[in-house]
Amino acid sequence: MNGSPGSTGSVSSHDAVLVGAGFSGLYMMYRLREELGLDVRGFEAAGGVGGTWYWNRYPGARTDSPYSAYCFSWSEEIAQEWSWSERYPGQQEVLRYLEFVADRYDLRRSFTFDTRVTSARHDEDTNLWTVDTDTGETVTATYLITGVGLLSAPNLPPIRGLDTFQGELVHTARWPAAGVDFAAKRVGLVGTGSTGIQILPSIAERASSVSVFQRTPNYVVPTQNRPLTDAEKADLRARYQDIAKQIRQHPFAMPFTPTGQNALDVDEATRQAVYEEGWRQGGFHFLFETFDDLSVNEDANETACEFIRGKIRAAVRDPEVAELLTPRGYPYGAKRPPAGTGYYETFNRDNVTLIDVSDDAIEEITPTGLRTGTRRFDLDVIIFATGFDASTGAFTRIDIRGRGGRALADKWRDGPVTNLGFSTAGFPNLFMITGPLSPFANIPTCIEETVDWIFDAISYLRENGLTSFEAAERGEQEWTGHVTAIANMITAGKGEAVNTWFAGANIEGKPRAINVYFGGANAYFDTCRAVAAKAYEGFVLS
Ligand code: NA7
Repeated sequence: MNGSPGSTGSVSSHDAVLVGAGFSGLYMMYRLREELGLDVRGFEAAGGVGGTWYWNRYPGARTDSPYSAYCFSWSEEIAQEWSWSERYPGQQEVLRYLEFVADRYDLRRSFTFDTRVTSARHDEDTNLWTVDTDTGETVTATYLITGVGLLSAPNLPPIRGLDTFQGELVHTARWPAAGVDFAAKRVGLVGTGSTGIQILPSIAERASSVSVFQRTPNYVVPTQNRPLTDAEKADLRARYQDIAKQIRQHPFAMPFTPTGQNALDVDEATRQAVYEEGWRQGGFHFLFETFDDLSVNEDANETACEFIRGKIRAAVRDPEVAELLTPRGYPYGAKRPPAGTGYYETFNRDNVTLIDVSDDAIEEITPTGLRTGTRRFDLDVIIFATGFDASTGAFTRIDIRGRGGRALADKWRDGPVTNLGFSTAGFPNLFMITGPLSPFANIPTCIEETVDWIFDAISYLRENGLTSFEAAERGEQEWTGHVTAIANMITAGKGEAVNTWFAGANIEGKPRAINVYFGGANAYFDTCRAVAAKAYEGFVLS
């Protein structure tokens, strides 16, 4: 699949190096190569395109964004030739979609697969990036562009004895392509975030037993996934551009319209009826198409929490298990809101046991299972659904060095600092697609918008005979300060106490600092356009 020669020891020179062949890398490659005619060298650690959807092959993996939002809108051909089958496309279907896009525009030939970028350093004299890979190849390029994903660096908690386990131990984001055989196996599932919630029902159907190790209960809304009708498919083909416009006006880049009503402004009966309808619609409808104050008013938010708690009590037969599954003491949305299919009901099965490790942590993985502070469990398979070193993790795992040899990891040691997520001062011509401090919102839309912005910026440089682009220190300080101030005002910023990756709080030793922007994707897109229109105010071009 390697389109470009990757001979060890050679140093080839390119206009741009592009890291990653997921949604970001594919679209960026298309634009720079086809529209600007640049020589772009792509590197991808995986064996094929797909990014997140290449790696996260665990059973039950699917989008939480609806099909009409979880796709590209830049190509008439793609919109007309592709058809989704379900309301929330599953991993295999999203991977097929990205393979289809890659084939449709012959993008694979510009990527070298099975090759991880290990380091990149900027040389001020030549104004070039030198990029090293784990296959021993070194290349140089004017622009270094990252499409490395917000949630791509897996987090395996540093529990003692991980390498002593004699059964199968697997992280959901490194799921083996051949699958995992659960038949007649005793399975331990660590983690009850979006991933644990998606995977549990399918394991429970196949394994002899599943022990679910829960540290923090989550607010889980049903996806209400179902096959799409022919009319829905035809409607997307006909209206994809209008839908894309609508999505860009929504704070979370979703195909929804704010309802204009607040939870605290209506009576109890109306509130319950609205929540019932949100529940019936499922997924993000519950958060975004019920009441507009859930994200900004904790009292309003608590009414939604109480509704979900009632649903848990109704779904789970054993009251003690229901109580353990019930989240308390933090707002809905302070952790990334998950969606599930039959999640709570799965705890009614005889072969599923919930183990509360909130006060009795997993202390050791043993050759035959695991041990908490007080109990031992014999297991054949241990699944870590323990999430990601989000946002900055994919950057700091590469040794990126900017002006004066300064390491990016060092610059971000107290948390990421960027202007609009695109660029950080001291790292000229490093462009980040949906980089740290860009919005938390429907990702394909954010990717399209940020790829277009980077494309325009590079075009601008070339049209104006400019050779260098980076965030101004003042620009990045203002943006980083604004992102932090917004996070402190809303419920999603109240998650540090519950280990949310939004704040870097899920990783031991990681600086507690906000990673994503919550001021609205729509507002962010407007700001990006305004900055570009003002000749990239807040950035230094030379
Ligand atoms: P998340 O949302 O970060 O969830 C990770 C889960 O793993 C969460 O329940 C954690 O508990 C749990 N965890 C982490 N470390 C441990 C240890 N040491 N012991 C027990 N439990 C642990 O990751 P996901 O993969 O589910 O979702 C990531 C994103 O992917 C999601 O936001 C979507 O955007 C898609 P905790 O809650 O920290 O107590």
